[in-house]
Amino acid sequence: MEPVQTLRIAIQKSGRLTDKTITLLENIGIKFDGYKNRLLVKALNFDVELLLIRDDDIPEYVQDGICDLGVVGANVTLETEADITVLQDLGFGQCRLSMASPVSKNIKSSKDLAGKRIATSYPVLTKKYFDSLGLDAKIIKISGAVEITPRLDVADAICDLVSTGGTLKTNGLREMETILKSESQLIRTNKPLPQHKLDLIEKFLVRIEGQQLAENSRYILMNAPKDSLEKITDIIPSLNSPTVLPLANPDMIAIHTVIPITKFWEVMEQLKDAGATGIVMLPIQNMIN
Ligand code: PRT
Ligand code: ZN
Repeated sequence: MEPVQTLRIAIQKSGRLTDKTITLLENIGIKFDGYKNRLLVKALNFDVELLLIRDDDIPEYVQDGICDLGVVGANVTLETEADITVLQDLGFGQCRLSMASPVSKNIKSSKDLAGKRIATSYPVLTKKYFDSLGLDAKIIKISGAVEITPRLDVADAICDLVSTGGTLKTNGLREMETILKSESQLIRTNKPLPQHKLDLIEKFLVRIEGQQLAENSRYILMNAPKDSLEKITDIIPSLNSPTVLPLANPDMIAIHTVIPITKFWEVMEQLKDAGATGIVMLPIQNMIN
């Protein structure tokens, strides 16, 4: 019989994604006993281990089957053109890859950049973008501090990751076009996996879904006159029927339900108008539909 192999997950060793990735794994019930300054960390309660490496190496490690899963930004996976499958967007590490040019120059869009020098850490994605415009540009690969290259006259424009836009502004650059929107993703190898690994991955996906559902939902409780129940039920944007409980006052009831966070204020106001009082909202730790 084949020995049972441990499911190996590649995560960023030390950077913007590290803490959030560990939190995600802990939230889905995988426990670790310290991961700082370690390369390989075994989970305490699952047949899972983490390989902590630079984010740039994650897609290829997953492609080659050295790791079964990886957590990495879509920007990195697409730049490396790795042959992997994206299992799930993870809702953190959001950023965009954008073209930017010096405010002092008369470059309003990438169409003004034919034949010019573009500095970037993302030469593959940048080249694809210029190809899609039918333009030729000289793409210069820089591994860090891309934002200072126009000032050093190394480049005429840049293509770089942006989140708040503060770095561009500080460096006298104007964001022109976004060429990619990115967030961190759970990726899996396309190499065949044994059934016990597939079962574990399936289990984790259900848990991640539950976690994301919980994060995007709120539990709300309120009191209301008994005769307003129908009106209130119509307002609640939930597929599930609300919980209705009697109160000491026979004319009043308590109503409990779960709503999407995006509808919170709209629903609160309507509930109040329909006669609800003492509306309380609570975060949800986890939920499975
Ligand atoms: O050492 P290693 O190679 O693992 O790490 P790294 O230095 O390559 O990556 P790291 O930790 O900086 O980022 C990891 C991932 O976080 C990226 O691949 C993205 O998927 C994601 N991410 C999200 C970001 C940003 N937001 C971000 N703002 N990555 C980088 N930045 C940088 C950007 O390059 C620019 O220098 O932040 C600056 C811009 O930020 P704002 O807020 O000023 O616009
Ligand atoms: Zn990196």
